[in-house]
Amino acid sequence: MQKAVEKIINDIKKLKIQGARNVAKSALTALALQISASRADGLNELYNEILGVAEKLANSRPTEPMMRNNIEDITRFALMQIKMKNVRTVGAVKKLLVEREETLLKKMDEDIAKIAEYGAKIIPENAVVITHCHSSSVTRIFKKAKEMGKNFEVIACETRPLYQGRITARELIEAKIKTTLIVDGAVNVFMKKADMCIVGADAITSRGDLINKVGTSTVAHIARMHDVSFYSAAELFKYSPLTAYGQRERIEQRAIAEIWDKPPKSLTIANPAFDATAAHYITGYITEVGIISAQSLFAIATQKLGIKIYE
Ligand code: RUB
Repeated sequence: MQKAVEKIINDIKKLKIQGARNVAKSALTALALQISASRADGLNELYNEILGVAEKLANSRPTEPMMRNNIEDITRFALMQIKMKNVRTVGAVKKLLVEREETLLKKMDEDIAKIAEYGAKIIPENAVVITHCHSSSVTRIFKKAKEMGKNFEVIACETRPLYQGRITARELIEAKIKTTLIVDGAVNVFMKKADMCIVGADAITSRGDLINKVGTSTVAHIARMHDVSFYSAAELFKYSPLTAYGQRERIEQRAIAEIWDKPPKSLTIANPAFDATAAHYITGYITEVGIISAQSLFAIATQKLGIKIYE
């Protein structure tokens, strides 16, 4: 494996690259790097090399369907080219695959711009908006709303144990958006004066449930208690097709040292990275095709991903 590819995999594991979109983008970049540098002298060898790297990337963070869907697109595309014998040389297939990677990255940029637009429009004037963790989709929405001249403020939960809320807070104040950082436990106090919540998404299941940074479901429950609307900003590529077959989205369990580096020996520490928010807590998903209900996401996402159900 290429050194640069190994580095990307390690950076994803260590969260130096974080957030579903950034992870998916980096995984595509890694695949393209490996493909460009491949010394395979036959098409089967090239395909196996791609599959090997694809598997390592997909396992670098288990709860990331957006990465998996993108990787799968490339591997399926590779198989199609090779098996249909459209192109016969390794060089020609490599070129097509790198072009495919560029197309997917470009599409991601186009989709996020649409999400930003749809999301920004629903932020009411003078709103107080709560967010959790760091989602590049959510910060894009806030920046777009600012650009539209809207007056609003953001309450960002700090997001223990790795404090991604600080990344959000820094990014927003740099964009001159009024922001208050709070400890996760203070979310109920601030929900009382909130108008809406917008969080990101790592995975969306066939039932429309949202898997996002641990603590998201707490925010959603508290939002419901106060009758505050709760949105998730997500590209349709965050839908997890595995859940259509009854498989549960695997929740990544992270190192206990993230919580306490030298804990007492007999203490059990659990550190799930994500949690699930049931569909009925979600007012809507802000996607590239507009704001859609959690219940209709399955139909729309499967259409977009071109998923066929086989018997
Ligand atoms: C990040 C997180 C984000 C989603 C969406 O968790 O839960 O809300 O990934 O982000 P972590 P984006 O820091 O563990 O990766 O909108 O950028 O895809």
